[in-house]
Amino acid sequence: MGTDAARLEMLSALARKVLWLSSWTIHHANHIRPNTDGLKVGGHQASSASLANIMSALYFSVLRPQDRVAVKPHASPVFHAIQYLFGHQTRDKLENFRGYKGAQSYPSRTKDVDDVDFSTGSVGLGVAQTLFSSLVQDYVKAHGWMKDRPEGRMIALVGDAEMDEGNIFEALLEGWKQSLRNTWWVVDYNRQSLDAVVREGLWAKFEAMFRNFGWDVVIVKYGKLMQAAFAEPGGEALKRWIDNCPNQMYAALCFQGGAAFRKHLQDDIGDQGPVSQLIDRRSDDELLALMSNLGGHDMASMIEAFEAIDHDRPVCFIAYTIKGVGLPMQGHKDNHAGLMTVAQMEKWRAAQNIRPGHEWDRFEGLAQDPAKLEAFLAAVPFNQDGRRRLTAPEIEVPRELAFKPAAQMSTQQGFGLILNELARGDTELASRIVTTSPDVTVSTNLGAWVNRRGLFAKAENHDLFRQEKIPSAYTWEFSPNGQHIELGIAEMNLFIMLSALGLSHSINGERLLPVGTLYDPFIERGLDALNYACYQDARFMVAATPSGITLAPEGGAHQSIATPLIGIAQDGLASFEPAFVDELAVIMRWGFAHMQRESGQGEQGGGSVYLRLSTRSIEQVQRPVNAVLHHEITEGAYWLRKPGPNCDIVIAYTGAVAPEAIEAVGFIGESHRDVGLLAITSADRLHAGWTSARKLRRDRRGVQYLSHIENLLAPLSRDCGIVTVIDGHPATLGWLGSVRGNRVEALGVERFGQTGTIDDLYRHYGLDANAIIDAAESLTVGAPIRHHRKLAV
Ligand SMILES: Cc1ncc(C[n+]2csc(CCOP(=O)(O)OP(=O)(O)O)c2C)c(N)n1
Ligand SMILES: [Mg+2]
Repeated sequence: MGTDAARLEMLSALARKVLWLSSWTIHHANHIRPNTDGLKVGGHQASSASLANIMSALYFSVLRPQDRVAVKPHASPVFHAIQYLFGHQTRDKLENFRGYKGAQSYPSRTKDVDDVDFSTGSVGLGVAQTLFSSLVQDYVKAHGWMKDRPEGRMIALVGDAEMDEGNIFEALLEGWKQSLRNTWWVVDYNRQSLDAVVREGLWAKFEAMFRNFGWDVVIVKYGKLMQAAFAEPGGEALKRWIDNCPNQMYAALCFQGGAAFRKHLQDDIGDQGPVSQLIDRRSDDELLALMSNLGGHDMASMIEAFEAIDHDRPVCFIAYTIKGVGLPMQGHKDNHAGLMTVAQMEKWRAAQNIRPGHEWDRFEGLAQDPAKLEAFLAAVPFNQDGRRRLTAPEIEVPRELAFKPAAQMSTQQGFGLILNELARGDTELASRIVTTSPDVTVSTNLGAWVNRRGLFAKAENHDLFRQEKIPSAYTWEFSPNGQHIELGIAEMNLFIMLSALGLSHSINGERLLPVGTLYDPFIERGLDALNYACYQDARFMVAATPSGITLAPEGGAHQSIATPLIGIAQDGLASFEPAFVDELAVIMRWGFAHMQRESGQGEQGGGSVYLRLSTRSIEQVQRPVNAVLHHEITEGAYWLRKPGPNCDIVIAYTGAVAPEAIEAVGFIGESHRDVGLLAITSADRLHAGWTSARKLRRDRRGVQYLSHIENLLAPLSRDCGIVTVIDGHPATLGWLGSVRGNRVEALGVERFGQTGTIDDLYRHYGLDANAIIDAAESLTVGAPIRHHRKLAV
């Protein structure tokens, strides 16, 4: 693609239009749309202006349909404006920017209509998403699934202060380990963050760091006007002055304008000779235009920089920009939340020949022939393949997932056994599973799967220990066919990797079924990335194990308390905590189907799956899993012991505390014959089912529909007490009392852990059979229940 003058002129005109439309969108939301209460836009106008030119260069010229982009969150109006020019965004949604059902404040895959590739919002995550998406593309290609589709470049538009986010550095290191390709990060180097002007010389740190990780670095600092001025007599001195000018001063002068620049330049480098003449030849406006002509704001410079890349190595572009460029707030250190006044907007509108009432007209005020602009937009390479959301057919899930049974097992062990069986078989499901783990592959029981299916790497790499005949239970053979991606310890990387793998059907048109493992407490370490992955509707299964105080001797640093509540609260994630391995097999089967189901409203839609597992080996129940039980396990609960007609106490448990619950019921049963034992496999699904049933009944009066938990508890009288018990925060199950108005004693863990045996800790935290019996006693009348041994102190 040439950079001839006519083309550049067209692109520059479109970039100006993008700046106008994005600013007008923000202005409209603040000053024109009625009832903007609470919707005041902060942090958009100046940030957007900074990127308008760079994004125009990319979208109108450089990008190809296969390329994918993560847009800096606050440049969302720029993205929407570009899509509006393409005809993919409606005026209605722009007029309603940040309003109910309007264009989103931050680009959203799930909520916006204009083909957002990757959601952004929490800074740093979209950036890393592009890196992992590139690795996923490599995975798809290595497995022979790219067919004839060309490789896309994964591109992030990054704020310079966004680079402070640690997850970006974690991703960089991982990318280096995995021989990253096809990734461009374009840093909007406006030297401003939200609060402040950034440190001097930051670019040099960026440059050294990126080069250190094997990236190319392209610094786009001067626009063509500047370059031409530098070639004039005295230009060298001007260039030196620009290079030496502190960030704060440059920003302040950009805000103050041409006259201020003139004064400073004359005072600092005026020589009554060529330098002074260079400055004097320009009016104030021309001088400001020159000094604002940093590389990022110069169409020709950006196009040149992008088009010069003729390889697939990762590239970091550091493009110099001015925050708020072209707007009255440009360069001001407080401009992050800055808005233009009505008067300022009026002036700017008139200066651009935009007639009142024609602010939304796509080509209003541009000198170019509208037909030519239209033809130009229609021919933009990025747009040639139509809509960008791809789809992939569902992978069939067998009716049952098998495993080798044993009398005593933990759910973690069961997880390994189920995957081992899948690995042994040759189902399509197994071929589409990709496992990944942040250095806890073996300790989360993925070893057997990895032994059979191998590790993924673009190049073969044999297990040297094996070649040297050193005995080991694990074979670590890397190959392009491998199905396990071994990550470094960073949990943020795990979740962003799952996010990238879990969007493969939509990005690559090839479905992957990612399964990630980590220790349950470290979910909190990657929580924002987990939330991010769910927000953009990536589909994955995460097995978090070990969990809770069943990890007894490890102590408080490794025991999780809050994760069951995360499981309930996290949207897009169905959370399970089975006790027995036959339940886990049912849940995983359901999970692989759920991961492929279309997203939809409430309970019907698909999503991701969280399995909270344990290393505690417990006696397994021997039973056939019939269709009813199968259904109940996935709905979240079943009666392990049905309550009798005179039931006055129910024990409801989740997960690894099953033996204590069963034991307690045995003792309570001696004096209360009708006691019920409720096995809860998913507090999350039960709760979600209950709230959506209530909503349905409210919304459609007369509908009799009861949720699963309401049906299960229906036979209980109001006087029946419920003791809930979980190796996690008691609030996870405490709500059960509200379903039908039963009194509840909720047992669980609320304080940081101790080291000890499981028995010690269950006694200490009150999760043992005696504690359950005590709680039951407090809820019932009648004779005390016999305790099986004296409570230890
Ligand atoms: C994780 C996270 N923390 C804080 C914020 C709030 N925030 C939004 S933008 C921003 C600073 C952005 O500076 P920069 O990346 O340089 O972009 P610019 O404003 O210059 O466009 C902050 C702190 C956020 N969106 N995400
Ligand atoms: Mg910045």
